[in-house]
Amino acid sequence: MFWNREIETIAGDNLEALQLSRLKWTVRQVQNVEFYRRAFQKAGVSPGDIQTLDDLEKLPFTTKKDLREGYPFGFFAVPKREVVRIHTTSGTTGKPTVVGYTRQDLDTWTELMARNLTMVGLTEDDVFQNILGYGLFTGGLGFHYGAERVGMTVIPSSTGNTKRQIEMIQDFGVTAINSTPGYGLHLVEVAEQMGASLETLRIATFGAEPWSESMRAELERRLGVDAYDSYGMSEMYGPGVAFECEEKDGLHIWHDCYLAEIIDPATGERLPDGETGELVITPLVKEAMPLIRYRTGDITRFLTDDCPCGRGKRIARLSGRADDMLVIRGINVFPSQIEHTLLSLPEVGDQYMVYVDRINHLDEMTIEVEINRSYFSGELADLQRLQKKVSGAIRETLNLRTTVKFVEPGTLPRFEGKAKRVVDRRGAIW
Ligand code: DLL
Repeated sequence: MFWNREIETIAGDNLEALQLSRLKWTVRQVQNVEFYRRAFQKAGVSPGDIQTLDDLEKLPFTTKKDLREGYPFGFFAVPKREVVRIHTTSGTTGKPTVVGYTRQDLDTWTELMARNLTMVGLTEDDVFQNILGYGLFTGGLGFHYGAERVGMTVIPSSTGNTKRQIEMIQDFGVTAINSTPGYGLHLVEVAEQMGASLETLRIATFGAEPWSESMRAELERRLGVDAYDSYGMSEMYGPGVAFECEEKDGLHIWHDCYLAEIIDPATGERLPDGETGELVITPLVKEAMPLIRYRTGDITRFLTDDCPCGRGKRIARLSGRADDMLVIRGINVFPSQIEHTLLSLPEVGDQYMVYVDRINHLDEMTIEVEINRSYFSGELADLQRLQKKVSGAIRETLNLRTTVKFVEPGTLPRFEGKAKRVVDRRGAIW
């Protein structure tokens, strides 16, 4: 099933011509941004040097750090009066990354989401429960507008209150759900405990965090659905950068709107198709915040065979990060943020450890910190107050619930070489 067959299956010279003209447009558009004027100058390139798609390699990369330094509107390439929406990323030290959208950008995003949802077999006959956060996170609104454009009956249930989510599925005859994969498993577990049947469901889309083929098998079996992987990031539009088709074998990256490259994260060299490295994306039609060669930090590879569905290039399931970013319940967390917050609290000693586990299919973060005796009376009530204070501070920075455990000074590991203070124990899903 196609939403826009002509553009979804465009190939060969026609595709290249379209991509090249859009790349040339983007390269001109970024000249409205001081960062790019300087970066182009430093790299010794000007927009006129881009004459073929291969010339992309002459252009400088953009990193998360660059975007952060541009806070708040440093990367906007249009006057603010043309920006009709703002989202921000979670999980950056200090200030988040701000993403702006023109009216046309929102329309493009909606079109891409409509393609994605149609591609997995959803139609206007479906009732779509969107169990992702509505707000600054792009997951809620991104799916919402796409599903509405397809003509589905959309339930903007957002996150939380699992029992109510299950009741809605039953009462409204929901046929499709969208959430993080971890929440999908939690949902089915609660439904099983309630003895609630979810038999109206037929399709589920999952994304915003890593998951595995074995998790897909479990979700499909227990929810009774076909489950599809959905990938994206706030720095582009949000969800919908790449999405699986009904083949469930790799995610199609929308070739008319993005140029994708895989690079060696250590050297920045482009890798041949099929080799695993860091995904770099250049959006081709973004007006408010065009980016050049954005380093996503996500590790994947191009699949080299053609997909029977007839659409273009696919990437493999995302298999990790090139940097130390953790994705916890869909929220991006950098260890440096945790450290920054802990070290700003005098009650906490210098040593800490962070453990990430998957408990009942949901990510849980536990922070162990050494107590600073001069701030602690030895009373249990005092310990509870301190725990609350630390978890409150972490929640404020990361928007994430954590368990804080205080331990005796001198008991946490000391590291001689590079400290490894974050232990991700969720490996079992792979
Ligand atoms: O997570 C956008 C999104 C919302 C995608 C809903 C899919 C569904 P950010 O919060 O900016 O945006 O986080 C982007 O999350 O760079 C990946 O590291 C990770 N990620 C997103 N989707 C997947 C996926 C949204 N399907 C970051 N598999 C990305 C693995 C994913 N990791």
